[in-house]
Amino acid sequence: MNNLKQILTTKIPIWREQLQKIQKEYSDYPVSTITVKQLFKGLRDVIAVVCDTSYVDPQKGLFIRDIPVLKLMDLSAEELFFLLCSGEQPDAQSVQDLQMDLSARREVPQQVWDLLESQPPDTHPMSLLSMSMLAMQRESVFTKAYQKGLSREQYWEATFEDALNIIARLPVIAAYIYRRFLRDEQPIAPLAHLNHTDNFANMLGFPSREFKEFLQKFFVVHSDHEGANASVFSSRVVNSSLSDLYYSISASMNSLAGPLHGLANQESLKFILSVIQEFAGVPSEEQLEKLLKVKIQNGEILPGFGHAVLRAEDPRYQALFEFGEQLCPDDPVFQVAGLLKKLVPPLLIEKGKASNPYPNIDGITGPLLYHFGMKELTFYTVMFSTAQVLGICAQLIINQALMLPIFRPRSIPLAHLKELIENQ
Ligand code: NMX
Ligand code: MLT
Repeated sequence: MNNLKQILTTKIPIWREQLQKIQKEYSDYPVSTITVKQLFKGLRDVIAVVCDTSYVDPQKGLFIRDIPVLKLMDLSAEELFFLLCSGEQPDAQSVQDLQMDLSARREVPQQVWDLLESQPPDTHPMSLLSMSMLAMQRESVFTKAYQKGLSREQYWEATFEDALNIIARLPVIAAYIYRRFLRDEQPIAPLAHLNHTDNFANMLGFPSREFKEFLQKFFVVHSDHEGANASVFSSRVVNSSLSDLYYSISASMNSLAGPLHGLANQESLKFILSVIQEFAGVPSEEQLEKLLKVKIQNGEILPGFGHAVLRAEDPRYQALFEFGEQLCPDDPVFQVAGLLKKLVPPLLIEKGKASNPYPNIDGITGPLLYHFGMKELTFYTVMFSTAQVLGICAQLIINQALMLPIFRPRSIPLAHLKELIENQ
């Protein structure tokens, strides 16, 4: 048993007891109300789930286990997953154990390669990634154990096994998709002595020290962002019916693939490249402002700006923007990103619609990936998903440990809503 599992085994009974106590003492205590506006606005600000792995403060941004993300920027993926799951920072031995455990689980079943090879070459990489999850579902430790008869107290342990298998294999699959489908190159096998993100960098074919440093930070910023963003919430709903992690994480990918969510990194860079093409280089502030005004006037979405929770500039954006200032200040793509960061917020404020006019994380990852030579934009959301799976797995292990029930809120016909309002 690795040390993370041992710690969870000790902590889970305490978490269960805390939950039972709160439920017993405060079961009728209201934590959120919902207005008609919120009902039609994606349940914005309604507290819908409890999530201990991370919290997003609208002004200060992401906290992972109560620690501001900017203080965690140097954590490895192994350290991060340990922290997300347990709330504790691991010692060196625990990190090594986890790295070795993941290394031993990297072998991807043949049916995944067969399925991928049978897809048309223009299939979106996010579809390929999601299909790969479903192709592995038949191997779910949770589902096999459940079919044999598993007590509720043991759900988390089987979920933990699925989580480690998925976390270990996902970079191998993602790198295969990248090299085979987008570069028409031979896949690169994982190496047992490398850590999670260094291995991923190698398998992608980007072994430089700078890229490895970037990827490690990329994993930190994308690892977790509360329990109710669209993709994570999707996975929680699917998992609540005891569909295993393969089904649940496929669901998260299907949600992340939308342009208002994770696909915004692809769309944001597409926009930057179109600007460079239109002006045959980096435009002047006046030129770009004029273009932006037209777009905003036309009601077009500016990808890489805005957020459903944040009301200030995302610290994750700031961290990677500063990284870019050191890495590639003269890169035209990075320069346009910098111009957008300066010009868009006042224009969105002037328009008066967006609740958050500031750049979000998806407005900066694309320019950096592009600078490193990853020019295949459709792959960017796969990068996001491969990092985000750390937080999703941690959340779903905890949810199963807490033995949470199936999601089943209510819906209401419009006429009933009208009646409800009129009778108040
Ligand atoms: N460009 C243009 N208009 C915008 C933008 C933007 N970037 N952001 C918000 N608005 C508009 C929005 O479309 C809405 O218009 P309408 O009233 O006509 O429907 C209005 O402003 C109010 O929306 P908000 O309350 O500010 O945003 P909401 O919470 O509904 O949605 C996002 C949040 C992130 C979906 C939204 O800001 C957006 O579409 N941004 C661009 C896409 C993007 O970058 N997504 C990535 C988010 C981060 N991620 O990693 O997932
Ligand atoms: C995320 O990292 O998932 C995004 O910022 C979206 C969100 O939190 O709503």
